[in-house]
Amino acid sequence: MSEISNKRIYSAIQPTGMLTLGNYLGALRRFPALQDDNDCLFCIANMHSLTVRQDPEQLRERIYSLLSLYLAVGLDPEKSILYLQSQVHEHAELSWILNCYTYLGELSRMTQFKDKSSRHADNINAGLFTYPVLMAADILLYRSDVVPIGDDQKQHLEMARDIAERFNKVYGDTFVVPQPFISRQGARIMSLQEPDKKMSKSDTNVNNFILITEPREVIMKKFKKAVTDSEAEVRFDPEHKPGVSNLMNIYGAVKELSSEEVENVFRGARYGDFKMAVGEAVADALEPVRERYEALVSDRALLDKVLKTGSEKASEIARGVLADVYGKVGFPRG
Ligand code: ATP
Ligand code: LTN
Repeated sequence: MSEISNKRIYSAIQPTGMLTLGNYLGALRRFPALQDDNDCLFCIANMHSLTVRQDPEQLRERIYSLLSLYLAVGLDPEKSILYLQSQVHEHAELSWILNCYTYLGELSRMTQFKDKSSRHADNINAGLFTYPVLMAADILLYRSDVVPIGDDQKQHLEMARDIAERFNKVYGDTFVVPQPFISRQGARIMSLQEPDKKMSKSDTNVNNFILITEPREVIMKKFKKAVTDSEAEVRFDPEHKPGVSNLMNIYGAVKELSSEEVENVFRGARYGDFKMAVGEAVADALEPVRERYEALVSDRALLDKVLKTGSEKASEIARGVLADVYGKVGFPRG
């Protein structure tokens, strides 16, 4: 039995680049265990991706690549609905309605908006600002109970809850108020070179992240270069030892050990050996995923079929919920 049962589970990932170890430990790795005892939808959030400029050909490829990763970690299209956001038009429609129940003040408090608008100062578009409303629409459109996400998405999830409650208060019970599902370990993997910021797939310095599909040699090289500190003690102290603590967190998440247990494993170890052990553990965990990914990614016929069936199943649910919302706000239903 998984930790959760008999719930509708919903999550999404943007196809903005090859996924990192952060995406894997914070989100992707946790999805498959949920699909046996729950009703799961896993979406490829390509509409969200347009908030930052994308090359069209590359975006198309990245959609296939993300779907292949969903399958490579063990998501089964017979058990879970795997689909592409833009193929279910109800997302855009509900998003518009929810925009009218969201305040500028709450949107401007979102740390991801502040962060992304400072990184993309030449393109602070309205989509980047209203991004959390589209995310709320994704979740609420399926009356989702539980949303597995990394720590950085907690604020957006809280906004989705607020929007749902606000709407329900005006129109009566319409949406399920969703719960976040954030793991204790691995929910916030930091950059290997700058451990005060999160590991992100859109980072320009490739030594900051580990990609899920990177070969062992590259993974080992990046861990070898990872920033530690001038002490010589493997001790968990995120404030004073962010580099070492991040590596401990990665090791603990991969091996399912607490930070105290990780401290015990590496008591008296030299930093060089510690970093190599973390690298090996990560490479061992990612290798089977990479092998399955490589076998899947060029099978376009299979991938297109999975998307087609997924979108049909998702649309069926979305259609019913949107009709209900239309009825509530005073629009004809169909
Ligand atoms: P981008 O860099 O393009 O903004 P991202 O790497 O932050 O993207 P998303 O597609 O936005 O990735 O996130 C997918 C999932 O991975 C989300 O649930 C998010 O919380 C989780 N996630 C992203 N980065 C990390 C991280 N460093 N540690 C743990 N979880 C993470
Ligand atoms: N904003 C999320 C991706 C995302 C999402 C969602 C996650 C879009 N829609 C719905 C959970 C539920 C991110 O990870 N940046």
